[in-house]
Amino acid sequence: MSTSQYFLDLESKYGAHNYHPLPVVLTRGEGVFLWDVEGKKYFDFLSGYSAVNQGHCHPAILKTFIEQASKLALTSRAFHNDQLGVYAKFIHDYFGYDKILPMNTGVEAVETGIKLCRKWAYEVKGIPENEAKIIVCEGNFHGRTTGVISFSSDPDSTTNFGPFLPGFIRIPYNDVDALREALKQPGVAGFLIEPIQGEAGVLVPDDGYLFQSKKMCEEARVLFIADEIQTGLCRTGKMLCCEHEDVRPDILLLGKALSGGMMPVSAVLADDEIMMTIKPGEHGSTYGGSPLACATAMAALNVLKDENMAERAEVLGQKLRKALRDLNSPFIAEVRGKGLLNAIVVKDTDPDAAWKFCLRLMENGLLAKPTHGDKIRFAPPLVITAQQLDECVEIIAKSI
Ligand code: IF1
Repeated sequence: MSTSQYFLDLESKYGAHNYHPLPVVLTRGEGVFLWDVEGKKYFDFLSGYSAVNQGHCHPAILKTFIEQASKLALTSRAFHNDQLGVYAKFIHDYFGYDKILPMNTGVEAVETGIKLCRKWAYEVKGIPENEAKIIVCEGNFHGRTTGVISFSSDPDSTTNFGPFLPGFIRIPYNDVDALREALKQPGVAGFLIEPIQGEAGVLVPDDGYLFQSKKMCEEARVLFIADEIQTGLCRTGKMLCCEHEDVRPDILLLGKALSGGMMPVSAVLADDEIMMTIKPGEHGSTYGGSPLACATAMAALNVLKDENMAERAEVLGQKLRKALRDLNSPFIAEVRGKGLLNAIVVKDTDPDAAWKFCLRLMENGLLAKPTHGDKIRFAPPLVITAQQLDECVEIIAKSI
C-alpha cells in the first residue's frame, strides 16, 4: 500500500467526512512549494485559501512563532500580557483604526462584526432592540457557524442546519440599485460584503461598486462591514481590497494570512464610536489576543510590507491573467481576478471537468481545487517569482 493510501485510510475511517479533498497527502511546505509523503513536489495554487500569502513556513514568522511559543503562549484575557497592548498599537498604526478586537477564526471575526453592528445600532443609532437588519449579498461566504450560514444562499452550507438567525436582508451582489432599495427598509444597521466574492468563484464587482455602496451606506448611516478575510493582506494587489476604490470600511474583518498560516488569528477593526459599545464581559474568547497570536501576527504583517507583497501580487496577477488568456484555450471560458486572487471558469460537456483537470494538474505538479463546479481558483502564495509563474502556466497549458 502506498504511503499516501495509509494516511487516506486513517482519515476516512476516523475523521468526519466533511470535505472531499484532492487525493494528495502533504507532509512539508516551504514558500510556494508543498511535498507529499512520496516526496513529490508541487506548486501550491490555493495557499490555504489565502492563509499562506507569505508562503509556507516563512522563516521570519516561524522564528517569532517558536520564540513566543517557548516563552508564553496563552494567558487568557483574565490577565494582561506584554504582547496584546503592543499588538493593538501595531495594528492601530498599520491600518489606522482606533481599536482592534482580537479573535481566532475568520467566522468568529464575522460573528463579532455582526454583534458590534447590532450593539451600535441599538445603543448609538437608536434602532429599536431586536429590530436591527444587516444587508448581505447573494452568493456570500462568510464562514460556517449557524449564525453566519443563516444568511448564506448556498444549500450546501444551509440544508438541515436550521433554524436560522433572523435579521438579514439578502440582495444581489454587484447591484447598486438593489442596495439603494434595501437601505430604505426600516432598521438597517449594516452592510456586510466581500470586496471580491471568493467562494462564489472570485467574482470581481464592477469598478465603483464598492465606492458607491460605501457612499450610500454613509448617507443612510449604515455601517459598511468589509470581510477582507480572504481578499485582504495583499492578496488582491493592495494591502486591503477596499483600497482599490479608496473605501475605508466602518468595520474591517481580517483573518487567514494575518498569521501567515501558522495558527488561526483574526481581528475586527473599528473606531471608538462602534468598538466601545462592547463593554467588559460582553464578548471574548479563550485564545483571542493570546501572546502567541499577537507576536505571530505582527511578524506576519511585517513580512507583507518588508517583501512588498501587495506590489508583487498586482504585477504577477496581471502577468498570470494575461498568460492564461493568451493560451486561447476553448477549455477556459473565462479568466478573472485581481492581484493573485484569480479563477478560471472551465467550459466542457463533462460536469466533472474541473475536478478531473485538477487531478491532471496534481499529476503535473500543481495543486488547485475547484469551487462550485466549473471554477478553479488560482491563488499562489505572494512570494511566487515571475519565473515560477511561467513554469506554472506551462503546467496548466500541458494539463489542458
Ligand atoms: C471552508 C470557502 C474560501 C472566507 C471569508 C470568512 C471566512 C472565510 C471571505 C471564514 C473562509 C475558507 C473556509 C474553508 C474554505 C475557505 C473558503 F471555500 F469555504 F469559501 F476561502 F473561499 N470570510 N473561507 O473565505 O473564515 O472561519 O474559515 O477562518 O470552510 O471550507 P474561517
